[in-house]
Order: sequence, then C-alpha cells, then structure tokens
Amino acid sequence: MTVVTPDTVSLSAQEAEEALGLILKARALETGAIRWQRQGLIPGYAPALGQEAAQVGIALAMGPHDRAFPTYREAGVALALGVDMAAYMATHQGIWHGGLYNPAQTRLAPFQAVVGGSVLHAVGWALGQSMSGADSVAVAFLGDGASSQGDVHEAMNFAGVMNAPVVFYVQNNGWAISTPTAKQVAGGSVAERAQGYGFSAYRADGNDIEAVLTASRLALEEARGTRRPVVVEVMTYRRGPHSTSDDPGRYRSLQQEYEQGAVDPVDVATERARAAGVSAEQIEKLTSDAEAWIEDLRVRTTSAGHRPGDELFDFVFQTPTESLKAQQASWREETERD
Ligand SMILES: Cc1ncc(C[n+]2csc(CCOP(=O)(O)OP(=O)(O)O)c2C)c(N)n1
Ligand SMILES: [Mg+2]
Repeated sequence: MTVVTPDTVSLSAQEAEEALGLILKARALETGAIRWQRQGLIPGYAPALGQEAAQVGIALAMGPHDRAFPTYREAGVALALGVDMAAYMATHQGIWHGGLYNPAQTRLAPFQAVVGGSVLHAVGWALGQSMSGADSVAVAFLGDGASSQGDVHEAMNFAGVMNAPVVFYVQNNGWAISTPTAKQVAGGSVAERAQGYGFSAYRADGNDIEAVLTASRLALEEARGTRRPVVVEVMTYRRGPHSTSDDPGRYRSLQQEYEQGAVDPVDVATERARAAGVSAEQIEKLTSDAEAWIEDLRVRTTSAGHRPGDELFDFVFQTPTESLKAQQASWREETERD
C-alpha cells in the first residue's frame, strides 16, 4: 500500500481554484440540505459534511469515459461531474429514485441506498468496458462500513480474478451509522486488504484536496493502464449525522466530534488555493458564487413537481415487454379509480 502525502504533490492555481469553488458549493449544499429538511422542504438527506474534498477530488480526476457508481452520500461527486444538482436532489426530494440525471451523459450511475450494491455494478460495468476494448475505468464508491459486507469481498475478488479496471474508492469517515470503524474494519485498514486480492492500494488524507487528487489520479491511471483493480482509501470524518433521521449524540460526544473532526477540508482547500497563488479576491468571489448557487438550487429543488406515477414502468427496459405494459395499464386503471 502506498501512502500519498501532501508534500509529494502540488496543484496549479487553476486546479486549486476549480477544486475550492466546487468544495465551497458542496459545503453550501451539505449545510443547506439539512436546513431544508428541518424546514420541511425536503423529506430527508444523507449529509456528506466533512467529505467534500474526498468527493470533489476523485470526480475531478476521472476521465471523460469513466463512470462513478455512487452510494447515497455522494453529492460532491455529482456536483464535480457537472450533474444538474436539482436533478440529483430529486431522490432526496422524494419525487424519483436514483436521481433524474442521465448516467451515460453525466458519468454518474443512479445512486442507491443498498450498502455495497454499487460496488457490484461497478465491477460488472468495468468488465464490460474491457471486453469491448474501451479504456474506461469504473469508480466504485463505498464506505468503511460497506467494506465489511460480503458483497464487497465478492466484488473485489471477482474484479481481481477477472481483471476488471475498477477503482474501489473507500471514504473512511470513521462511522457506519453508529458503529465506529474500529468495530467495523478488522485490521483497521481497507487499503491493506488489496494485497490479499493481488492488487495495489493507495491511502491518502481525505481532508486534503491535494492528497485526494493525487491518489485518485495515480489509481485511475494505474487501473486504466493495467486493466486491473486498485483500492483507494481516503481518511476523512463524517462531521454530521448519518442522515437527517439520525442523532449522533446517542453514540458519540461533542468532545469526540471536536477532536476527530478537527481538520476541516474547506480550510485545507482554502490554504492550498492560497499557496497555489489564488488571490483573496478570487476566494471571496468563489464564496459568494457558492452562496448564490445554493439559493438558486433551493428554489429549483423545492419547486420541482411530482413525477407521473406510471413513469415507474418506463425505464425498466428499452423496449417494454408485453407483461410490463399490462402491469402499467393495470396500475393506471387502479390509481385513476381512486
Ligand atoms: C444491504 C444493506 N444493509 C444495511 C443497510 C443499512 N445501512 C444504511 S447505511 C449503513 C452504514 C454504511 O456505512 P458506510 O459504508 O461506512 O457508509 P457511510 O454511511 O458512512 O457513508 C447501513 C448499515 C443498507 N442500507 N443496506
Ligand atoms: Mg462510513
């Protein structure tokens, strides 16, 4: 396993400015969405507060034909991939499942709540890419908790045996709902497991955009060139609740939160931007852009209407089967009667 340290990397002013702009918008969404949920504007949200750099960095490193397979906590990835965030928020808004964006155009597969589920899809997709001669790489998103799921072992083993170009991207945020990493990950490191599967791994500070970008670039380049899997484990901290229905006060103290969440990725990205030559005026502009952006997103997200219910049947197959059409007709008949 290679540990990627910040002093081995450096960002250009343009890269640092772009990354900071995205991190500030991601932060605005993480705090904004919690407020919207508390105000009753959206039914629920899974905040990635503290994971903004870990998410923006990998997305910025992805190639034009790579594909991300996200969990429920990847808003920063969606944002950095250029997904319309009102379309992304459709799921949290409760009007659609998996987001209303086009996965092929955006490079973001539908997100899902099944822990470890996206990891299996990523391996299958990556294998398909290699078999068709493409040089694309899949990025499988998973958490420290998901790493102890049987499906994830199967996916990693299968990817190793079959040579699937996948970056298994682990955001180790210290928690799986109320279970700390120490009670979830035997041996303490997901990255160390890669050796047992016969592939390499990188570990980086997930709160430092430079380290994340570098580890992500190295891993994607390696997976693309070797057509083999790679693990990246970025160490970060879930600063907020698991979801808006969770109360972390039941299982961790404020003191622990202050200590373990002491490093804020927004502060680090700001420092990195300054060091790369981004001016105070530019940073101020990025901050006000993020404020305007989140207000526009609030309006667009909360004014989105409901989707027609029978749309549920439309995207199952490219050409719907007769039985599916019959189910759709019967569903329409039933609901129109009510
Ligand atoms: C198959 C499955 N088992 C259990 C759950 C309930 N569940 C939702 S999130 C979660 C914890 C996941 O923790 P981790 O992988 O560390 O991701 P994080 O939530 O920290 O981003 C669990 C157990 C689920 N959604 N799916
Ligand atoms: Mg976790």
